[in-house]
Amino acid sequence: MMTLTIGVVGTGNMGQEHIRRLAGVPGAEVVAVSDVNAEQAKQVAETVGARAYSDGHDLIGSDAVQAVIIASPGFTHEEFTLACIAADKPVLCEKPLAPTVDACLRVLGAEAAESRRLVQVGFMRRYDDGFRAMKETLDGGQIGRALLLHCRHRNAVAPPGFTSDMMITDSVVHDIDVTRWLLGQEIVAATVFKPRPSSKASEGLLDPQLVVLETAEGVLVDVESFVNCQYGYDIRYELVGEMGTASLGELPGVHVRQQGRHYGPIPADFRERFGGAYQSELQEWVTGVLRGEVTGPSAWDGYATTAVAEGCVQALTEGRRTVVELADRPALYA
Ligand code: ISE
Repeated sequence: MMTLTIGVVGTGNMGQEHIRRLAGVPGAEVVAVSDVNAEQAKQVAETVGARAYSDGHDLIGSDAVQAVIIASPGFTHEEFTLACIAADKPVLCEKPLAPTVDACLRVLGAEAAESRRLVQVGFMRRYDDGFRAMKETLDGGQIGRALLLHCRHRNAVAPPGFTSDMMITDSVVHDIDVTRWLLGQEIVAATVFKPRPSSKASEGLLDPQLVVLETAEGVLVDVESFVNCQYGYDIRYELVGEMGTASLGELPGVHVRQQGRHYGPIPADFRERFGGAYQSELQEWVTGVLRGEVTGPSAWDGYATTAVAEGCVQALTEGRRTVVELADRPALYA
């Protein structure tokens, strides 16, 4: 089997998890890791016999590295993705592609100039069996045209320093991407409603939030983002069509009825809930790159999601409906 030599930029939690998962991906070999925390990079490198760098640009420039995974903080994604494009190396960039629309447009421009796809963005829900089955159901016509999509995106406890804006830019971005992918439509407007905050939320954190998205063909999507729900990591979707519904997440895992009680598991966090999706995402990315193809979520998807997220943050801040207007879609992403 052919081998793809991979460099991983960022050896924090996500980087380490990707490295662990790549050990189970046939054809993948991690040959280099980088982090500004040089000691951490060295320790992680030793676990897989890879070379350690303190600068991601040196890793990207290494002839030993054929493809790159970016798992460093979001504000570094633009520079490292641009460096991969300049080096003509396929890159899987963790979400977001970049935190701002302007930065995303710079990446789009660089990739479009190459006239071939090199960039994939880490929207792993598209690789989840449940979400894929929901899309197959809709595309198969069993429930007719979509009318409404109800999304529940709940985390047990928010990490320290989590802000009201991050509830959108770090969490709801996944629901934005799923909406675009599932419905095959762009999002054209956003409104954010703010119920009274939970007493479990940190001071000043507007948690929960209810985000209402409008699609180009008139579907309404409501996303409840609740990052301090206390009881677990709970992702539930109900797609409402003209002739039926499709839902996921209501009863994850095995449920037990015993002695007058009914109980079942709730995942602790997104790593547990989407472990299989991350594995499939990596496997399909490696297989595709070895075939000379990058077929997952594109830089356009990354740009459009960041643009919608910016619109949601504006709606949150200004307390009113915000129209989202996208740039013209380059032919590369048709
Ligand atoms: C986290 O960063 C993720 O990407 C998870 O998928 C999401 O569910 C969570 O809310 C984010 O904080």
